[in-house]
Order: sequence, then structure tokens, then C-alpha cells
Amino acid sequence: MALDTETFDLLKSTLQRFVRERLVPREDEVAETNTIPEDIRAEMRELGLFGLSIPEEFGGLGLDMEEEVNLAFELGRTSPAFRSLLGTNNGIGSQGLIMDGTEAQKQHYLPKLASGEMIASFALTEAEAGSDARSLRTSAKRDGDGFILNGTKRYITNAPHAGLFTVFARTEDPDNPEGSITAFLVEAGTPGLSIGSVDKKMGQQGSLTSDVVFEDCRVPASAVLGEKTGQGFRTAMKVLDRGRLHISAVCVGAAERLIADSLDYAMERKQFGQPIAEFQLVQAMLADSRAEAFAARCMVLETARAKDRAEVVTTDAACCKMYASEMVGRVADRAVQIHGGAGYMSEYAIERFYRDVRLFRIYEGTTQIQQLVIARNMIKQRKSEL
Ligand code: COS
Repeated sequence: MALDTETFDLLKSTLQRFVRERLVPREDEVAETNTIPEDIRAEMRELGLFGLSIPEEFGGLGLDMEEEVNLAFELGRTSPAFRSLLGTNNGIGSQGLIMDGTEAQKQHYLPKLASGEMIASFALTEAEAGSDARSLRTSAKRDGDGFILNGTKRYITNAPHAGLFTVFARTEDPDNPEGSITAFLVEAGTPGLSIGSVDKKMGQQGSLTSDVVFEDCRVPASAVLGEKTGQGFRTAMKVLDRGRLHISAVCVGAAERLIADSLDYAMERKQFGQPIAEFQLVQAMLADSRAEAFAARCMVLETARAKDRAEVVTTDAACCKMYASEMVGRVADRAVQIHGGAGYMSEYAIERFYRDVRLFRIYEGTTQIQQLVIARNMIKQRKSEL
């Protein structure tokens, strides 16, 4: 544990209260305005929520993975858009820097990310490079003591708010005619970097994504993450291993919220003269959802503990992401079913969550990519034993 039990419990109960009393009542407003209100952002900053996983020496709380997923369970209990605003600073936006950045890069950026003064974004995906991330085409050509970036990144979470982008681009490599992938730290406002219009999405309103366009965008050599070219793909994969575990925890939280709402509804709603919760077919849906959410919770906690023991968790993080994101999809579907006609109406949060959770099976690696990662690692492991 990075924090002593008492301090962590206090942090967790503060977060639970914040979610329940401050975030849940504002969910509809966020969905309607497609914005996280400024007063909520300010409270998030005050609570230190932007720096949960950033080391203490850089102004964060330095939580270990088990602590982080425990808090992500709580954050998952409200609209994913709230978590998304903090998610990139704690996860994919900062972790590349924490894992592979130079001391100077960490000193320069991490305190700003930890305080929430600066939002970080992870710019990997392109129109022709989604699941096949390694085929990305954004180029970074050497130009004297710097690089010139050209290309377009797609669906980049928090891009419209971001002050810092970790951009993955192809650099020349004498050993590889295709070039190799390098990560760059590029600040918003750098000439040649522009942000596209905000994407219109199925759900998760309030979490903004857009294109990020590089047109002859010049960055100094010191912008290369870790000041080492050709390391970008490994960095991206390591960041995603961790990100997948975090997202799995958010899925568990969302499932628990959907189950709680469904149970309350089922106990209140009467048909055939009694609460529908008394009917065994409704009970079966509640029980299946409860058992599946519990299984995902256990998987996530176990994998987070293994990560804290410095074990390689690529396979298990992919198992968690696959199972938890599919699980919350099933739970959301049952939640709509339990609510009946009301579940299809926007008056209840269920309809919104149903759309919101659909993304979990897609981003940070689709279910099919997780299957591929799991099976490939199983085969690799077995081959090494033969
Ligand atoms: N940790 C560290 N290194 C890793 C790694 C991991 N989890 N996974 C792969 N690598 C390394 C490999 O060791 C290999 O290194 P060498 O070239 O030195 O041998 C290199 O990265 C390439 O790996 P691999 O051959 O597995 O790459 P592929 O292109 O075949 O595919 C997948 C990798 C499909 C797993 C990857 O492209 C992927 O995760 N795609 C989904 C991308 C994604 O999640 N996008 C979401 C957008 S971000 S929100």
C-alpha cells in the first residue's frame, strides 16, 4: 500500500461522498451540455483526483495499482464522462512519462498534470491505425536538432482540453526501412498542431474527443519521450496494459451502479400485485449481474495486486478488460430489461448508461484485440515450456 490504511479509507470515503452527492446529481446536466461544469472540475482538482497515480515527488498521491482500482470502482458509479476528464492524467496521458520519461520531462510536466492545471492526452489512433496500432503513418522527420511532425490522429480523448499530447509517430530507422515508432511530448499551441471539431458520439457526452492534426509541426529533440527514438510502441503497449486494468475497474463500478439502480427499481415497481423483485425471472437477472460483477471485481483486484508485485500482467489485464467490459454490457442490457419500458426512456439513468458503457468494449483495445493478446501469450508461454 502506498498510503496507510486510515488515510486511504478516508480518501475512499471522501470520493464515495463526492460521487454520490456532487457527481450523480449532475449527470443529466453533463449529458445535455456535453461539458463537465467548472465548479466540478475545481472540486476534482482540490481533491487531488488528477494525480492519483502520479508519484508523490511530482505532486501526486502516488497510489499503487490496488489502491487506484479501488478508487476507480467508486468513480465508475457515475457517468463515465467525469472519470474520463481525470482518466488521461492518471492513465494513458501521464503513464508514458512516468514509465519512460527523462527526469527533466517528469519534473517539467508531472506536477502540472497532478494538480489538474494541465490535461494530458494520448495520441496513438489514426484513421487507418486503430487495432493495428503499429501501422500508424504520422511521420516525424529529423530537421537539424528537432523533428517535423505530419499526420492526423483520430478520436483522441480530451484533445479539446489538452495541454500536452503524447504523440506516436514514425521516425527514420537505419535498421528498418519502414521506420520505427517514437513517442513525442507535444504541447498544445505548438505551431502546426491543431484540434479538429468535437466528435459527435453515441454516448459519454461530456467526454470530448476530436482529431489532432500535425502540419509541419516542429518539436525539439528534447520532446522525444525518454530522449530515445524507436521506443514508442513498447511504451504505448505498457501504458495500455495499465490502462486496460483501470478501465476494467471502471466497468465494475458502472455495473455495480446499474445493479443498485435495478434492484431499487425492482423492489419498488409493482406488477401482478407485487414488487417485480419477487418474480424469479427478475431475480435471475439480478443474480446473474451480481455474480458477474463480483467475478470482474475479483479479477481486477487480483491482477492489480500482481502488478504491484511487479509481475508482468499483460495477459491478465487483457482478460480483465475483455471480461469486465463485456460483463458491463450484459449488466446494462439486463438493467434496461428490468426497468421495462422505463429503461428505454431518458428519464432514468439506465438508458444513458446503456449507451455510455458500449464504448468500454472498444477503446483501449477492442474485445477482439484482448482475445488476440491473451491467446498469443498463452501460445508463447507454452512454446517456451516445450
Ligand atoms: N508490453 C511491452 N512490450 C510489448 C507489449 C506489452 N504489453 N506488447 C507488445 N510489446 C512489444 C513486443 O515485445 C514487440 O517488441 P519487439 O519488436 O522488440 O519484439 C513489439 O512491442 C511489437 O509487438 P507485437 O508483435 O505484439 O505487435 P503487433 O503489431 O503484432 O500487435 C497488438 C500488437 C495488436 C496487441 C497492438 O497493436 C494493440 O494492442 N492494438 C490495439 C491498440 C489499442 O488498444 N488501441 C486503442 C487506442 S488507445 S485508447
